[in-house]
Amino acid sequence: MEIGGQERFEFFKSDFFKGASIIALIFDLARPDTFDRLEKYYNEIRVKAGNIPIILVGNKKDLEKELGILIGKKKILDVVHRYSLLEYIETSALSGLNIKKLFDKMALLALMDIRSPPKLGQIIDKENFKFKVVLAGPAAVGKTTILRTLVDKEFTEQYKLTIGLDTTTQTFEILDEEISQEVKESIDKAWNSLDKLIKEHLTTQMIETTQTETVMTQYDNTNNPSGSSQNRRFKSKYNFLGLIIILICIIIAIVIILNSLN
Ligand SMILES: Nc1nc2c(ncn2[C@@H]2O[C@H](COP(=O)(O)OP(=O)(O)OP(=O)(O)O)[C@@H](O)[C@H]2O)c(=O)[nH]1
Ligand SMILES: [Mg+2]
Repeated sequence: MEIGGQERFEFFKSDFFKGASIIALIFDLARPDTFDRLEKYYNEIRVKAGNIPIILVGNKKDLEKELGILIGKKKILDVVHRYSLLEYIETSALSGLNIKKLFDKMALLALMDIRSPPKLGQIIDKENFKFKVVLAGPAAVGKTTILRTLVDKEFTEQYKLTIGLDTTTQTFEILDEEISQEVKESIDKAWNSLDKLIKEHLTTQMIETTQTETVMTQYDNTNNPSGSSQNRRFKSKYNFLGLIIILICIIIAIVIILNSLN
């Protein structure tokens, strides 16, 4: 998911970070003002999404060829340390540089951050996981274009600002050897806690059902002691009524037959 960076659409953003596993905070390497505005975005993320892992992305690397380096590496790495960001990566949606790598990294980092119990819907089965990833940052840094380059494998030069958000789903394969033993253990732990949670939920449901049945039985026996005999009386009353109806039908049939014989 990526969210529009236009600050005039601020009111849209309240729930965008809900359930997110990782955030890519993006700035434009060719526009230092977008880098200077990162603090505002960082603070907003911390308020709305707590201690969520963040990866810093400097996009439009291709423009450095003609414009030169406008934001020094030291300045960027200072921000990475100051905000305890997980990583810094430079991309170009135009050339495709590091786009796939960025999402592979995010998938792996999200997997490394899996908790016990996991977030709702995060674990599909022991080998398939679903993570919500958010691309955030100032306007026109390339959030939509990065997503389009990843999904459609094509670059769009035309700028169309995102109002609110844009979402897409992509599948990434992480090789077994890329996952450390430690991460495998935390996946197992998360899976087991989920298993336990499901079992607990089922047991609670079963107990609730049994209790409901018990209450009903008790209600019959205690609150209405004559209830069962009353039921029986009702039943025999209905049987008796049925018998009378059948008898009436037989009598009518005999009368009709006798009439037709005459
Ligand atoms: N040269 C170059 N241009 C890029 C790159 N990525 C995006 N652009 C251009 O930058 C402009 C803005 O890109 P968008 O992807 O629409 O920006 P955004 O971050 O989604 O902007 P908002 O939706 O307003 O928040 C477009 O004209 C893109 O073509 C890049 O890597 N290199
Ligand atoms: Mg956009």
